[in-house]
Amino acid sequence: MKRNLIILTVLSLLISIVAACAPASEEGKLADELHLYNWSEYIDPEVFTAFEEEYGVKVIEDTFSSNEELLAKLQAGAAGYDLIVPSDYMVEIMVEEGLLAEINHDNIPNMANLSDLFSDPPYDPGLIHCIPYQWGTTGIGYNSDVVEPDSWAYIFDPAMASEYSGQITMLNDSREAIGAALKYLGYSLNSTDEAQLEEAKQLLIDAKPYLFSYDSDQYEDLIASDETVYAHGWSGDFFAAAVEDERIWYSIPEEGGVVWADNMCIPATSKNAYTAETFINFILRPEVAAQITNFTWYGSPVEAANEFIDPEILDEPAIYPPPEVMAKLEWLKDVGDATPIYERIWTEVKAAE
Ligand code: N2P
Repeated sequence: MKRNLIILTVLSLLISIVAACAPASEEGKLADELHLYNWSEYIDPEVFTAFEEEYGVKVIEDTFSSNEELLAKLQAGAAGYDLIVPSDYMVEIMVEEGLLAEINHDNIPNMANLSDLFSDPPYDPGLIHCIPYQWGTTGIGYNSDVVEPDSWAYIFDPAMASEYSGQITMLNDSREAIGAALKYLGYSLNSTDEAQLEEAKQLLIDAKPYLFSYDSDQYEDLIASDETVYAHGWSGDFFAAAVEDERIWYSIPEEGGVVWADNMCIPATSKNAYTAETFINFILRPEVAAQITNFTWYGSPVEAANEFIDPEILDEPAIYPPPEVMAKLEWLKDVGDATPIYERIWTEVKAAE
């Protein structure tokens, strides 16, 4: 009797171990839906239609405005997403926190189309957790009929910013906003020096009266509707807006700015990893990658896409910056133990009058 009980217990234990180890979704079987959590206006919606027509999988997109918002959502236990698009430094943080699944490269043969520059990034060596999606820079976009800002002074020097008071926006993004202030001060945008960070905080607080808002989703539309004249923002959004409104343009301030890469990653909680990998493989087709870049005006890490990308985009130095401009740009990195300082500063900036 006792022996039977032991056998039974061992058996049920084995069954639960096997169940826990088994992949949640059957390998090789596509789900009906793929839930994508993405930045706003970051993909041509026709890509979803084409994927659905070919694979019968409906892509359902939800959007976020910053890496920190995305992280907070996952940390709070959001389990509905199959594919997310964090930037470089956030990939590092998410890997460390165990929030990402490892990618099965066997399901993504189109990885061969990636440029060498993106096939072994420092934030995810060997592309174990994520596949690069698009890349770009952070600078200032503007209405060129009014002004052509070429320096962060247009935001942080009161003598210059006051001239456009109430017509300026900054990204609603802690690392980007603090980073711009650090760059203006001549510091690294990955500074962990508390005194430098306090200086950056004061600069942001002093600039606040001249801002229309902190915004990461509509800043280019605000320029087009003449509510603002320039905006701290991401390169492609301005160029994409310029297709409709040719007054709009973008430049990288002379002090330098951020170069970043966003990545397709599968949350550890996704039950549809195979479907997500099938979608990633689709995105890495040269024609599809080019279709996305031709829509978003952000650089593609898919080298094989270049022949299908609009030459106006490929030849634009503010999209594919020449080496001397690249040299002035910095990648955001995980600031580790200094993260709480950044969080506190950002809270204080947002709360300031
Ligand atoms: C597109 C947002 C670009 C993503 N609207 C910046 N990492």
